[in-house]
Amino acid sequence: MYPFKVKEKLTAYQYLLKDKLAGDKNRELIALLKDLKLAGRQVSKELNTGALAGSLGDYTGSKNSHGEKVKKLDLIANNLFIKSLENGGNCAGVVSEENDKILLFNNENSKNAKYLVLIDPLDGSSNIDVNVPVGTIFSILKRPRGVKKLSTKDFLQEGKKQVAAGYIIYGSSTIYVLTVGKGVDAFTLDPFVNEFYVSQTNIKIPNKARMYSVNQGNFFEFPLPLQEYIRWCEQNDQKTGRPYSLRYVGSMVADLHRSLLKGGLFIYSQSKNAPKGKLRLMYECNPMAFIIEQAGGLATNGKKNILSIKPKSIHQISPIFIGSKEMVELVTKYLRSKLLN
Ligand code: AHM
Repeated sequence: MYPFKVKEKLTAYQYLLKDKLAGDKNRELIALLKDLKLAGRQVSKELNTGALAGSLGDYTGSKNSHGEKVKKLDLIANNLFIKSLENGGNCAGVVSEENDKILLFNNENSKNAKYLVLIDPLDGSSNIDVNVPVGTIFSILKRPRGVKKLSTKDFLQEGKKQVAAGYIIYGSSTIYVLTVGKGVDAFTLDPFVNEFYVSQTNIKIPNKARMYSVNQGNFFEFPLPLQEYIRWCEQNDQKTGRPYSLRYVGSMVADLHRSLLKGGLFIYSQSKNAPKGKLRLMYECNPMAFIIEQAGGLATNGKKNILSIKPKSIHQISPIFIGSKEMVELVTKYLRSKLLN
């Protein structure tokens, strides 16, 4: 039995036009979402044929803006998204994990476009070579009013200013999950006709759950209050259904997709080895926080809400605790009570 309630067989485009983004003023945003979807479809194809097309493995000698090894598919995905955004003419500029600086488009349409895109073209890419789900994460911001010549500071907007955010998970099927600030919807790629169709509308994350997701190998590197919280998750207690189950794929998109549908807590904390965490605020934490909050969940950095952090740089990193509301509230309580003192 198909687990999702499919209302009608609508394409993502038809659904947005008819429902979430009805009205003429949204045409440009719908078109921009279509540009992202087009590139996502191509990336999905590249991933499916990875080994045969020779696109697996490292891109020799190259490192990204965080000094991490770049995979060939990181670059392929980056090029596909940037090309699609540039050709579409609905986006004025891009911040990508794979580029140190902002990219501004100069063609006639893009120059005056209303939107900015921040993107991790291929998240979890260390998992590509072993056929584990990876994903694209994106955030859409409005170009600040009256700004003709864009610069880096125009991209440094708080997460709560996002007009849309989404991810595309390339897993056993390719699913495009999107919020435009009116709940969360999912569209599944039908590979036979190469089109995304509505597969789930108004997704709600369970308020509490029995699953947590963390790189347990870093346990002794974590702040003590987090170690205490994890010990609490592991303890036996019938009333709260503990011990909880630990699930960690190592692709944020995969771990959060599961948490969105089944409930759970995803943790990427600060640690002795990574004092500020690892995940990127503007194109990983912010879009995921927007999606999860729109589904009824919560996201903090252990002290404050992710969406209210004022970014200082485009590639800024942040700790993140995200998922089912009650679980995030509890872990944040542990952290706040001790970390702030
Ligand atoms: P990547 O895109 O270089 O693989 O890094 C991002 C990923 C996230 O998807 C995932 O949650 C995290 O890094 C895993 O990091 P770690 O291996 O330290 O647990």
